[in-house]
Amino acid sequence: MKRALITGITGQDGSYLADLLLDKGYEVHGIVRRSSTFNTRRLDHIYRDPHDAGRRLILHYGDVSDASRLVTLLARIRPDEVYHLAAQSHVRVSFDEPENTGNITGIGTTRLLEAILMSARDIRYYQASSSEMFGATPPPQNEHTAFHPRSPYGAAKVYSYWMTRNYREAYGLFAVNGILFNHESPRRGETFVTRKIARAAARIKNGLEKHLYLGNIDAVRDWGYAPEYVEGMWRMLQRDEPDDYVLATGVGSTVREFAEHCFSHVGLDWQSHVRHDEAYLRPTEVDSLIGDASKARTALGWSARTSVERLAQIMVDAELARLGASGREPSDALPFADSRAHHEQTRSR
Ligand code: NDP
Ligand code: GDR
Repeated sequence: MKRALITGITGQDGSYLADLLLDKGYEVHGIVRRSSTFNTRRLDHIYRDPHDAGRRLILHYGDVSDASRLVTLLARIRPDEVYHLAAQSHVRVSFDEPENTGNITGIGTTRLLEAILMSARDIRYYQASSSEMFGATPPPQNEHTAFHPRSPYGAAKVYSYWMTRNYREAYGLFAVNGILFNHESPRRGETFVTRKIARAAARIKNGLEKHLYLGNIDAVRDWGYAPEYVEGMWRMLQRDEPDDYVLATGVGSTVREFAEHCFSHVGLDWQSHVRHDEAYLRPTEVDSLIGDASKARTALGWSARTSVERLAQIMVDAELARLGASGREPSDALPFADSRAHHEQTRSR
């Protein structure tokens, strides 16, 4: 049985990747941060009691800021494949917390790569690189496009990209960069724009809210469906040689168009509900990201299958289902949903 270790397993991609690898018969290990509230909600459907002898999902406390813990876990788990997804992944927040973003999203990668080298095992390594690395370089972007990051997050990802390449070239590690364009799903964090819009459309439809406040609605992104992208990650580690690949749909849409898709799906006019709030603007914006995934198509046989219109429908339908027949979510579903604390926490995102 193959053994995989996923950092960031509690996130959107980590949870879909765990689903995929369990389906493929892997034993899946995940690193989870200790938190005073449960942060494993996205794994509830696959979680099995530790006393269950047949379980193949095993969670370990750890943090990518803690090098000695990573060394211990690598030695104990002895994985065949490591998928490094853990990051401070929010671009707007990276302007508020540039040092922490560098420490987690950047240096965290080096800590993990060092732990892999110290384990002296033949491990295949996946690095969650990002289209944000291209930043100000105009589309279409592919594996040869110059990086020009526009945020502390983008800069930290460029550092991690080059550390991954360096460990491949210096030590012969099977290390790959997946340069993924935006991918979304009902499991997306609530402060990313697609989920924020889908959630608001459903709540406005049910009379729970009236308005949705957004920042730059002219930004163009290449939005795909997350479960398809984790399949691409796995395929990259099954090749004979390590290499770097872009995953994208090749279709760009504005935030405004995504809002139109979501609101029209529930029979509403987005313009009547969307308001501007400059708190959501970024000091430097990435205007347009549209990926060229032809290399992945040829080498991995991978291509995106879900259109942005369909993606918006999937996300809005999931929000409507969460609200349930009553049109109100169960009180324990989102502890902060209507509170001031939640508003404060998400105000600048
Ligand atoms: P999420 O924000 O949903 O998940 C991030 C994960 O990292 C969570 O499990 C989080 O834990 C964990 N994490 C954060 N800080 C630490 C830490 N200090 N130690 C250990 N774990 C930590 O991101 P996505 O799933 O969307 O993305 C996965 C990866 O892919 C990220 O690296 C992201 O930057 C990158 N990426 C994402 C794209 C996208 O469109 N989704 C596109 C390109 C790249 P917790 O749940 O406790 O917060
Ligand atoms: P992004 O995703 O920055 O592309 O990073 P996000 O959904 O946060 O923003 C997309 C675009 O929408 C604009 N925008 C808003 N964004 C948020 N979050 N909230 C708003 O209210 C809002 N209004 C407009 C943004 O300015 C931006 O142009 C995501 C993350 O998953 C990264 O980790 C990943 O690397 C990249 O995608 C690829």
